[in-house]
Order: sequence, then structure tokens, then C-alpha cells
Amino acid sequence: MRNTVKYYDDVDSYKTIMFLYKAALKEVGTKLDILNDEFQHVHRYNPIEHIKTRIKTPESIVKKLRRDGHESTIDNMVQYVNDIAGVRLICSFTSDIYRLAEMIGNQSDLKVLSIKDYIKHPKESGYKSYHMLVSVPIFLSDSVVDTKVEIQIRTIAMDFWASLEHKIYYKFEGNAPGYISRELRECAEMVSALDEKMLSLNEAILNLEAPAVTGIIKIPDAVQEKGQEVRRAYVGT
Ligand code: 0O2
Repeated sequence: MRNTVKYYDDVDSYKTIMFLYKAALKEVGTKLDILNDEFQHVHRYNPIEHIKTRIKTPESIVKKLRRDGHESTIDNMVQYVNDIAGVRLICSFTSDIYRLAEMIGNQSDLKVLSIKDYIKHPKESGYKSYHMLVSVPIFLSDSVVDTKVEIQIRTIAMDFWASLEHKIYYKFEGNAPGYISRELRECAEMVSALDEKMLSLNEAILNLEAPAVTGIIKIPDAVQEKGQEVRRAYVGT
């Protein structure tokens, strides 16, 4: 964070930090809404299907700090837990993911701190998603505080997989039976195949030539003549 926030006691400082993360989520959420609206305005297309935001629970923050061998302090939380404020962008196609990542990278007031491309390099579990860690300046009455937000970008299919896998991971506390992990990896491959198929299908639809479409809706002469006949019978002209 750019400025040091004055800490009074642990509860006060926790509340202050959480206030900053919530403000950062609002900033980034609004920014993404505007980018999506602009894209719709210019290209008649929404790259973002929907946006989810969440603040990490205190339990989950403490768990992560413990996992990485850090004491549960406010300083450690700010320094080591990068996804306290999280935004998830769900898109239809993998091409949308990279388009959005580029648009986010081009925002002059956001600083991209790191990128993890789990689409090109999936996790062993089969997890696929594009993670960007950014920092956004939060303008307070007497200071500016750079605050971290993790943006996860994935397709609807990847999100479907990740939600189920996340539930299973927590249910078994990371020790799911071997056959479940194997089947989840198989599902991850199916998800990738589905995403590829949907992307190529969408490209094929976009490349459909206008004459073919015109051909479909052109009314054949015989039908037009029949129409005239019916009209004459009713209207008498
Ligand atoms: P929750 O409940 O979503 O908050 P880092 O210290 O950031 O470098 P970390 O935390 O492992 O290391 O970062 P990473 O890999 O970017 O993962 C952070 C988040 O990505 C996770 O947060 C999940 O939301 C998601 N994620 C990462 N790997 C997996 C996976 O294998 N399966 C699923 N379903 N999600 C994954 P949390 O804290 O685990 O959970």
C-alpha cells in the first residue's frame, strides 16, 4: 500500500483495512462495468457474461496465512494474502478472456502486479483460469492508498468446473479420494474441449457470409404468387 494507515488497535486496523478492500472492489467493479458497456456500445457485444465480487472471510485469511507459515497478523495479511478482495469475470469464450486481460492491462490507473495464466499452464488439479493481481489507488480525504485486488477471468464452463472442484476440495480438506480427483481431471479436459468447440462454432457463425443468410430469408417466386392469389381472393384486387 502506498501510504501507511494509522493503526489504533487490531480491531480498528482490521476494520480500516477491510474498508479499503471493499472500496477497491467497488472501484474495480465499476471500471469493469464501464469497459463492458463501452465494448457493447462499440462492438455490439458483451465480453463479460457476469461479474462476481467477494471479500475473503477472516477464517479463510487465517487459513491461508497458516498454510504459508505466517503468523496471523494484520501486516502479514496485507503483505501475503493477495486475494482478500477478489473479482471474478465470467466470459463465454476463451478469446474474451485475453481481450479483457488486455483491456484491464491498458487502464492507466491500475498497476498490474502479477499475472498467473492457468489456462496456458493449468494446475495439476485441472484448474484453468487467468489471474491478474492489480493494485488500485483509493483516494481518501487526506491520503491515497494503493490496494490489491485479484481478478480471476474464466469461461462459464471453467467456472462450472471450478465451483464443483472447490466444494469437493473443502469437503475432503484437500484429500479427496483418488478416483474423484481423476474424474475431475477428466472433466477438466472435457471442459477444455467444450470451450474450444464453442469458440470455433462462434467463429464459424461470425464468418457466415451475408448472401447465404439472404438466401435463407428470400421468399421463393411460387410462394409470392400464391400469396398474391390468396390476397386477390380476399380483397378482390
Ligand atoms: P477462495 O475461497 O476462492 O478464496 P498466492 O499466495 O496468491 O501466490 P495462491 O493463493 O495459491 O498463491 O494463489 P492462486 O493460485 O492465484 O489461487 C488463489 C485462488 O484461485 C484460490 O483462492 C481459488 O479461488 C482459485 N484457485 C486456485 N487454484 C485452484 C484450484 O485448483 N481449484 C479451484 N477450484 N480454485 C482454485 P482460495 O483461497 O483457495 O479460495
